Amino acid sequence: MVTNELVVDGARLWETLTRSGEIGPGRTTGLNRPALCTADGEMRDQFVEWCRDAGLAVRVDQVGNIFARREGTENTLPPVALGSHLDTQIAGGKYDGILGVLAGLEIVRTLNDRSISTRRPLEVVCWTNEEGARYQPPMMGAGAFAGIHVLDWVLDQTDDDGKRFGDELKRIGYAGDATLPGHDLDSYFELHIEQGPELEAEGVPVGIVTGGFIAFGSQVQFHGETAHSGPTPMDKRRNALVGAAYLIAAVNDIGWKYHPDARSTSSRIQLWPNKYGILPDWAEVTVDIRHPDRETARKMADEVSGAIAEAGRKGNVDVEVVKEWEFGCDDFSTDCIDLLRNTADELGISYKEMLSQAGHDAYHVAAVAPTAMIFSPCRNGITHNEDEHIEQIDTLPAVNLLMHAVLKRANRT
Ligand code: HGY
Ligand code: MN
Ligand code: MN
Repeated sequence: MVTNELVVDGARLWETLTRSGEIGPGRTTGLNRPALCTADGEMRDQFVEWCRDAGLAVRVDQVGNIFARREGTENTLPPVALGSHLDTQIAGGKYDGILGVLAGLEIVRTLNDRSISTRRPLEVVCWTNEEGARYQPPMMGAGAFAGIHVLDWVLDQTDDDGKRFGDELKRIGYAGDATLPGHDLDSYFELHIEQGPELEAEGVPVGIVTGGFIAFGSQVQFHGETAHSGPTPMDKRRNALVGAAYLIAAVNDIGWKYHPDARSTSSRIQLWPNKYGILPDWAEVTVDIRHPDRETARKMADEVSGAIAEAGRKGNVDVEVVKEWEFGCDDFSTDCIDLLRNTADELGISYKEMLSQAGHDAYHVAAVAPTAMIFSPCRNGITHNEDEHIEQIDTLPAVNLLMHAVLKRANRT
């Protein structure tokens, strides 16, 4: 029975979020907790301790995804999962991903307090490396769970210091043994801050996510020749940074060409030797393009391919695409979306249907289980920024909606 009588303990959820906000502090008010760093390990330990205190059985898979299981009355049925990620950008906020995982824990704590059992088991999930800040591509753990990434390929990815994913996973103690691709899920629900201004601006407490922008990402390398930045004549230069610069500008122009719905940027460059007086012979640039329409996103990606070749020519350097990925979602479950709509109506919670412009673990999970997402408001839409902020009063409606939707899904005949 869906009733506003059954609500989570907002103060306890905020205590949990506050504790998380102390693990891996950023430069100012946010967090610096990229995947598999020591702080990520500490946060995982804290989360696992909380889960065990709540009577959950904790299992970790081969890429470090954590599944904290609350038994139901019919445990042969696949679990209803709810969660998100605990890793952050290095100038990240305290709520992106984290709210979804800790709201899942709070829901379990509330059901425990009320001695409410469910037919199907529940699993609170923390996916590994959603952000892709240290190891690209993003949503790596959920991707491995869904069979999109092969285990050995994930374990062999290295960060800027050459540290292997698999070694770092072992170092923080989360190289689990639950095999991949992952186990059956009845369904998966992800609560996430909107990472946009709409809900707050319109005073609507809940977003029901009907799909996600289609994104194409890549890492592009330019190979030139070191030389003296003085005597070397212009026609003899093979400056990798120049090739990269042509691409970065072209990627930006493509975004403007498909403005206002397109998103297109290069947010990262690496360079060697990156010193005064010597032309760099190596550069690596990331490309990130997105659009709500799959066809248009594909068209933008094709134009980026042309721009990559052109940048090599104009920079007089060799160019190669060393890694490519894509994500986006047009297959969230209509059953689960309807469940969210009906439950919100029963609770008298107003909502807005919307697309997600950021990527989420739910995109990959949707490939293997009926999946849906809920958004909650964040201040001025600020995110991937240490000033990211949410208010308890604006957030609890989404958490309570998540709880009641998960209860109905877990108890359905
Ligand atoms: O790329 C994304 O949108 C997500 O933040 N990883
Ligand atoms: Mn996120
Ligand atoms: Mn993020």
